[in-house]
Amino acid sequence: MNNLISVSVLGVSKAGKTSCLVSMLDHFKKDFFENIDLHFTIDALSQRILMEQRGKLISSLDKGAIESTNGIRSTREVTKYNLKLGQKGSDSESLMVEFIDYPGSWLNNGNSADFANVKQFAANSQVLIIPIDSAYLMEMNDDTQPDIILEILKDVYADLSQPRLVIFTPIKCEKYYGTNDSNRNKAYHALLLKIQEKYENVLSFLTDKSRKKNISIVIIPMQTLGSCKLMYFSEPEYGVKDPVFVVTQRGVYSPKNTDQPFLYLLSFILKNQYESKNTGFPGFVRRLLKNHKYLNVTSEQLLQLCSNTNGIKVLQNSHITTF
Ligand SMILES: Nc1nc2c(ncn2[C@@H]2O[C@H](COP(=O)(O)OP(=O)(O)OP(=O)(O)O)[C@@H](O)[C@H]2O)c(=O)[nH]1
Ligand SMILES: [Mg+2]
Repeated sequence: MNNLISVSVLGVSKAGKTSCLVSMLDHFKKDFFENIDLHFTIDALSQRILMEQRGKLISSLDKGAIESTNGIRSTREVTKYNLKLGQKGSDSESLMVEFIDYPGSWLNNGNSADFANVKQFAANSQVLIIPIDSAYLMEMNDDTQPDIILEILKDVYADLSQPRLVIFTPIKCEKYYGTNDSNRNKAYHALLLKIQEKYENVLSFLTDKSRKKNISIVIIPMQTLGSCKLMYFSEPEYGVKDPVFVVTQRGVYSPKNTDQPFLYLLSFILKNQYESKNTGFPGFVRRLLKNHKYLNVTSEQLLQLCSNTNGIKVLQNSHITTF
């Protein structure tokens, strides 16, 4: 049985794909599943790359300002982080989950083979994580990411028959999200409105009644670093403007919400796996034997840890989710 499940990112260069994945996977520590009936292993190569990238991410807080030229570098090749999940104390089948990262330039460099690769990743992934550069979205008027994403989704989700989870993660959002004061709440509300406006066509496509039953959608704002604040946009001679952030607390790594995409997507994957193993006659037998029950139980346990506050918005539940 093929138990390989793919999760991939989808976004243009510098949207924050790598930062998003790395800060999320950083939660794969020993005590993460302490009270949950799941064990995990991460392969040695994935662990090494993850640690390297984590170091680079955090190093961007060493200086007074964060520009896209420090910290994490643009991804140059496909990078996969492989995890194995299973029931604690059991040697029954495990699930392999691969998290796929790739250069965001593949979305708009004009190379058809690169673009086809991106579509292939999106088509094969049960979960798509779409980082949104909040600073760019809010302060600039020429964000092309929504149109590119729509083009891809229209193709790969045209005849969708399997459940999918799409997570929008507004990042670089310190100016609009993060504390509880009422000005910040207003700013976050404005960011959500802007996402609805700019991603209107994407959201209408995903919530169309022909796809509704198969697609779950969640918005999860994330600060992959914390301790910084939007200052201005750089003025390069060529290329797009880049946000520059002032570091408010040097060396203080204080990410926010970075565990949440992970909790949502694992809960979804386990539920999906449970449902697909319980259909038809083989499923009936499995139910009698109580095989795979842990998939459902752990999915529910993870769901308890999913926050629906902290700016998180569930926009749509598919037939397998009850976020
Ligand atoms: N202010 C702020 N900056 C962030 C945050 N997360 C990432 N960044 C910055 O965003 C820039 C781009 O992040 P990446 O993760 O490299 O973006 P990417 O989408 O992987 O880019 P490619 O690999 O070129 O496709 C980096 O300079 C990061 O330091 C955040 O939460 N806040
Ligand atoms: Mg990258």
